[in-house]
Order: sequence, then structure tokens, then C-alpha cells
Amino acid sequence: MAKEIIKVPDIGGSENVDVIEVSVAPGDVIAVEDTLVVLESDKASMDVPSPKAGKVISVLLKEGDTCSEGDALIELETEGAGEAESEPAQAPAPAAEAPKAEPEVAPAPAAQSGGKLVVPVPDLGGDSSADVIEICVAVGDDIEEGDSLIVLESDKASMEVPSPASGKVVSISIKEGAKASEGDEILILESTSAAAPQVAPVAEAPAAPVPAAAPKASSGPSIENINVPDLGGDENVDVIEVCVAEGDEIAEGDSLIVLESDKASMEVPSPKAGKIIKLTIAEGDKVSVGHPICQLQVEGGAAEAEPAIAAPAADVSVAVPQVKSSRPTPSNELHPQFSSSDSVYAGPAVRKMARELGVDLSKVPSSGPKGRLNKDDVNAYVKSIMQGRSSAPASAPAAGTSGIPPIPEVDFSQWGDIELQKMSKIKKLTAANMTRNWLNVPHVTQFDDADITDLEAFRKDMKAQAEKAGVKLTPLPFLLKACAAALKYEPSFNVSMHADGEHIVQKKYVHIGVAVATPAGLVVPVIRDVDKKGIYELAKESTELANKAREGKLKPAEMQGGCFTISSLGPIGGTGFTPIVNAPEVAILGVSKASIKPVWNGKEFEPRQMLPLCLSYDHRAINGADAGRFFTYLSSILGDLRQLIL
Ligand code: CAO
Repeated sequence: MAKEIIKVPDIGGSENVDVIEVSVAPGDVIAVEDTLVVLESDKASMDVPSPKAGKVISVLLKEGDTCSEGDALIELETEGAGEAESEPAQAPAPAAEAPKAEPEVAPAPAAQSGGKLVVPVPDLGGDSSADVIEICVAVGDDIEEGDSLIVLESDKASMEVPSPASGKVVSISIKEGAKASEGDEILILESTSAAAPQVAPVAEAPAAPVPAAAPKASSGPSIENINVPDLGGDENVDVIEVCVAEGDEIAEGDSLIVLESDKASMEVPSPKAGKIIKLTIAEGDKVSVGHPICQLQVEGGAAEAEPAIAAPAADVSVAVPQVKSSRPTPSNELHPQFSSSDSVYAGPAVRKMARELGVDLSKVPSSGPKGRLNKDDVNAYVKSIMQGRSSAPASAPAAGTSGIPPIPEVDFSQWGDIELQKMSKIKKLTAANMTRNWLNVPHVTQFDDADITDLEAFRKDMKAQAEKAGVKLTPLPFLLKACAAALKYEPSFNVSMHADGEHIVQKKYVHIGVAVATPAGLVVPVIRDVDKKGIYELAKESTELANKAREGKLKPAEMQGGCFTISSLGPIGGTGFTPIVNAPEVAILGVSKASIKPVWNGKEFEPRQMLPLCLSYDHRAINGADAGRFFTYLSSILGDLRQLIL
């Protein structure tokens, strides 16, 4: 074990750069290349990766700090033996220390197996430089030809630079956060390939589409076939968007299609202005160089169209810098103008991940600097969807979310006068909560009639006495007391589903909410420890809370912590309804209006005061048998209050 101080590496000469994110904490076990901090200068934002694996002992910078090259970042406990404590950081070597190739005369790659190969930044497709946003390899890594070495990002595109050969990474000369230009040395590879390639794979967006034939001078309009340009060696690349339609008049440089490989997203611009006569490509197609995109009617350009002949890949492939000067440049090659596929700011690895997960990146909230989406953002978004959480819990889910077809917008004024009334905050919250609960909770509703003849007789007997004590005695406190007893009798009703999906939270307290209709909307004050309170106390408290609710004076704490809810429409009417569970509670009792009904007593029909009850429950937490027991017990208590004292 050794302790090392990891320092801020070369940050492209910038000084006093802002620390906008600290990505590790003491105790974290990190791998090589794990991000330690995110820095942001006025030029770029960059993740600073760890050059070593180990356990973070302490973090020496905090968010909001500024730092420069060489500042201590973290103290790391590494596996390596023999290294002195607090040894200077092994952060990537500053650029100045790295053997830097002259872009124009970079050392030639070894042509022999086992030779050292200098891998440079390839042609950036017209961009003079791009940000190195990710270094995908570490010194000592054994890599395969085609493995991503670095990720570059210009203001037009993100692109992964693949390795031109298999081998072992000897040294890395480029730094995350630095600006890279064509020919800059990326790394040195001890090649194990049979022969080092003469041309580096292209990591760029395509060259502009190549008109099929060399145009012959003509003054009249001509038709040209526009084909997919060189894709830097990529084949069968997805067409994710077709940006034009037949008949469109387009200008030179207008995007024709958007392609996406696992390395880059790129728009393919039109090499000429003209009118789209025929589209020969569709979204979802897989295309390679030479695939026909469209026929373009061009003013005063070429003579009539000839069959499309794709430019041979070798013609437009990008040579490694050392042979760049001799790279054949087709006369019709235009500078590629590539840009990200849409307004989403994300690298290809994130796009690929989103595509694989079916995530629409435009809906993912970003946490990265300048709105850049990272893999964590995509993960967090997917997690929130899986957990059924809206990113804006205080509002109702937007129409059409959750895959539910939206209710079409209707102009009601076509049938008569209308008036738009603003929803109160409580009504909007209720709407959001009801939708959330209805969509998340598998509801079952059971119905029963409780015989409250004796309860009502008792209540009426006690009413005058209660009034003397300043209490209005309605059926509600009796319902509260009976529900508390039933919750204790059948504890499976006094639970909540744990967010981890693996546990149930069994509550040992009995707090019951009562739905109160107020002018501003429905609110649910909670009466605590109902099982420990008497009927008068419950009557008094429910009246006070209902009054406070109507006056809009309830405090948030008075509406929290409920185990179960009673929603009584008794004073209003109706014979039954299906209440929606007030999650995270798992059950709710709906109470309708009591009435006298004929009940068969075994010998004859007897007039009895029957109270219609409806019990909705979350079938994930409660099974039908539990519900049956709870409901039967509740009805029996309401039928004979003496059971409460047993
Ligand atoms: N059947 C018949 N009569 C009933 C009854 C029932 N189930 N429940 C109450 N009543 C009677 C009461 O006894 C009282 O009559 P008396 O004055 O003659 O005794 C009368 O109806 C009015 O009761 P109340 O409303 O003053 O008091 P309560 O304790 O029954 O109810 C509260 C309190 C807060 C539940 C109620 O005021 C309220 O807001 N109810 C509406 C709740 C609601 O909107 N629920 C819907 C939720 S789901 O969308």
C-alpha cells in the first residue's frame, strides 16, 4: 500500500480554473480513469481522470475552488508497494514533457511487427482543433485495433478516435481537457499487429457527399446523384434522420441526412445548392460510402447525371500525419461540415447508450457543464422512469408521457361559451398525485355495508352531552377509532412499499388522514395516534383540522405521516365510489351516505341503518384475504362498538 497525492495535470496552460464538480469522496474505491473532478475554464470543461486505481483517503479541493496545474487534488491509497507517502501525483504528464510530434513531420510509424507506432490526431474534417473530452486508454493497456483511444469534441461533432493497430499503450501524450489538432500525438503504441497501418482510421465526420460524376460544364440545369461520402472506414452506419424531402430547394451545406455510428454522429451536408428531385435514402437505412442519398437538380453545373460512383475510400481516407502531405486529395472533395445530430449536447458513447436503451436524449436533464449530457444523466433518467418518478413531481405528468396516448386537445368554444379558470396550486397537486397514484398502484376496491344502527343510537344519545363538552359528534370519530382498531388487527394494512422494491415498511404507529374538501381543493390532514385517543378527542381534533384545512391554515407537517386515509362523502350522498389510494399509504376507506335498509335477521326484514363502505387497497402490499379480514373486522366494530374495549 502506498499513499499518493494526485495533482491537477496539465490543463492546457489554463490557470485558476474553476472546480465545478468533485466526483469522488473519501472512502471511494476508484479505478484508473475514473473522474476525480470536473474543471471548467473559459475555454473548456474537462473531467480529470485518476491516473491510478485506489482508495480515496481525502479530497483536497472542493466545488467552487479554483486550481492550476500541480495543485493537489486527492490523497489516494494505491496498491503499489514501495512508493513513498505523499509522492507527487502521477497525473498525466504535462504536455511539455511528452514527446511531441511535429504535426507536419511526425515520426513515421514502425512498419514492422512489434515496432513503436506514434498515433496522431487524424484529420478533423475541417475543424482546426477539437477538445479532448475523454481518454479511453491508460498506459500499459493492451488494446485492439479499432478500440477507442480518445473522444474529441468540436462545436460541431463528437468523435471517438480508434486505434489504427493492436498493441500496448507505451505512453499517452494528450491530456483530457486539452485542445487537439490534426497531427498532434495522441499516444505511442507498441504495435503487435503484423504491420503498422499506413493510414490511420478516420475519426471524423464524412467528407461532403460526392457528386457521382465529375461535372461537365453546362449552362443549363443538371441532375447529379449525391452519394454517402467516405465514413472514415465505417460501414453500415445508421441513417437516423433524413433532413430533406423531394421537391425541397436546398443551399450548399444544408444537411441532407444525419448518420450515427458507434463512434460519431454526423450530419451530411449537401455539396451543392439545388432542388431534390428524388430521395434514395430513408430513416433506418444502413449505409456505407457510395450509397445514393438523392438526385439533385443543380443550376448551371454538370450535364445530365451519370450513375453514382462512390469515391474509393482510400481516396478520401485520412492519412496519418507523416504521409499527409502525400495524401491524395480528390479534386471534388469538399471540407466536411459535420455537426451533432441535433441540439442535444452529448458524446457518441452517451448517444450510443441512449440508443441502446431507447432513451430520447432531448428529454434527459443534463448535469454536465454547459448542459453536456453524460452517462450518469442517462442512468438517472432511466432510473427515474423505472421508479415511476416524474422529473417534475409537483406537476401532473405531461400528456403523452408514460407511453399513454394523450387526450386530444379540444376547442370547446366551437360548441358554446367557455371560460378558462386557473387551477389552484392544491388542485394541480391533487391532479398530479392522483395520476401518480392511479398509475403506480394496482388498485382493488371492495364494498361492504356496516350496520351502524346501534352506533347511531349511541351517537345520538351522546350528542347533547358532547356538545356541552364543546364537541360535535358525527360518525367520523367512530370511523377513525374503528379503522385504528382494524389497522392493529390486520397490520398488513399499516405498511408502505419500500422504494427499493425489496422491502415492506411495517408501521408501529397509527396515524390516519381524513380527506377534507376545501374551496381550494382536497387536502388530507392527519390525526396522530388515533389508537390512543378517545372519541371526544378525535371528534375535536378532526373538527379543528377540517376547519384549519378550509381556512388554508394547515401546516405541511399536519398533512404528513398518515398510515391510512378516510374519505367520507357521507354528509354529501351517494351509495359507493372507488377511492384512490393515497400512496405511499396502501389503503383508503371511502364512506358513503348511511341510510335505512331492510335487513333479513333470520326471521324477518328489519329496518337497519346501513353505512356503505368502499375499501381500496394496493394489491402489491395487501392480498384479498387480508382485505377481507380487515373489512369484516371493521364492519363488525362499527356494528358493535363494545368490541373496542375487549
Ligand atoms: N352518512 C350519513 N350522514 C353522515 C355521514 C354518513 N356517512 N357522515 C356524516 N354525516 C352527517 C353528520 O352526522 C352530520 O349530520 P348531523 O349534524 O345531523 O349530525 C352531517 O352529515 C355533516 O357532517 P360534517 O361534514 O359536519 O362532519 P363529518 O365529521 O362527518 O365530516 C369532513 C368531516 C371533514 C369529512 C367533512 O366535512 C368533509 O369535508 N367531507 C367531504 C370530504 C370529501 O370531499 N371527500 C371526498 C374525497 S374523495 O374525492
